[in-house]
Amino acid sequence: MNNLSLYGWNDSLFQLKQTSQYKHLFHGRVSAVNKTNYEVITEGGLLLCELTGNLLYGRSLFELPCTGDWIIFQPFDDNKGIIVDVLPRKHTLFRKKSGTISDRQAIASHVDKAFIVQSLDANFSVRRTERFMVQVLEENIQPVLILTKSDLEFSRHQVDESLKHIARQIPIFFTSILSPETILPVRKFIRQGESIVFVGSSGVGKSSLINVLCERTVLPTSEISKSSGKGRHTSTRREMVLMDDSGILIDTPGVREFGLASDNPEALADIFDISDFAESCRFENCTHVDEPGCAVVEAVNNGLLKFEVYNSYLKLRKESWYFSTSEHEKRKRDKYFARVSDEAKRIKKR
Ligand SMILES: Nc1nc2c(ncn2[C@@H]2O[C@H](COP(=O)(O)OP(=O)(O)O)[C@@H](O)[C@H]2O)c(=O)[nH]1
Ligand SMILES: [Mg+2]
Ligand SMILES: [Zn+2]
Repeated sequence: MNNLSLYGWNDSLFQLKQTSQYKHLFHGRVSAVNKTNYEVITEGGLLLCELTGNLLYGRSLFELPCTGDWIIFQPFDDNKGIIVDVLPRKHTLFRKKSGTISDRQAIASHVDKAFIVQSLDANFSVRRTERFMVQVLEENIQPVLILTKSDLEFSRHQVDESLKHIARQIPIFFTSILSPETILPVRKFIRQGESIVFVGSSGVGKSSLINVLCERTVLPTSEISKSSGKGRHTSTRREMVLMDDSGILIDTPGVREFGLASDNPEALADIFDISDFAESCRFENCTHVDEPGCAVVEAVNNGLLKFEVYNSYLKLRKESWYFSTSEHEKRKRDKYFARVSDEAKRIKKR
């Protein structure tokens, strides 16, 4: 028997369930997504579930259940079920589906914090942190930077220096699975009932960190390959685990790079900490590229704003603009086609 409140079930989710036509059926939380079915944690235990045809064919791909989703199901047999509805999502981490212009892919839903995990070797990249941050903040999820393998050699000064411009919006932890005192602050930072998604490249130590946080081996980790010194791929699917009297941890398979699925290019100035400069620009709608009296460009010229940071800001803003415009175009187009087909039906009826 599972107590679903340990998995984050609460009053506001209960209220959401009441809006479903299936509110009289059971609910559960998706703990892993497999190729042809879903693992769902329910009061009665773990079920393997499939989708009804209505859900499968009536929705966009990104609306299909992802790890963390709360769903309503109809049980059958001993340990199987059919998912009949997905509760409205909140705080969902998306990425741009690779190979598309503006298709979203849901990675995890109903998450409170996103641990952006990087190891303090060649994997450490401020640019990648910024990219994850933009995506995470898009859905009001709290970003947290976890720098792992702090037992390796690295320059703390250089790392701190390179993160200065985002340090105001993101808590940063240095961890090593070899020293418990570096894990304790992270453990304390996780509140009971809170859902946390771990993102980052394969081999940076996500699963190892989850294991030490849980104080037992709940996930497999990769052995360091003797020839390359690198960890091998292990996680092939997302997994949800519980920390005793604490949070719900969601591991994801390694995601190295992340196409932005961001609809809010305007929010970027805050993330990059350049809003203070932007306030003194001559034009209110300044794009901070080539306008006269642009205080952001001036800050770059004066060395108050690092060129790499400015450059990264422009790049992500462009990507976000591109994604959101294409998405709006797509919606407009869908509406247009719906209208055309309604019109066609009317003509046929006459
Ligand atoms: N030196 C060191 N190695 C670590 C640390 N955390 C994880 N590793 C190693 O990094 C490799 C990859 O770890 P894993 O947890 O599987 O990474 P994941 O792919 O992000 O889940 C494994 O060989 C771990 O033993 C750490 O804090 N210090
Ligand atoms: Mg892993
Ligand atoms: Zn400007």
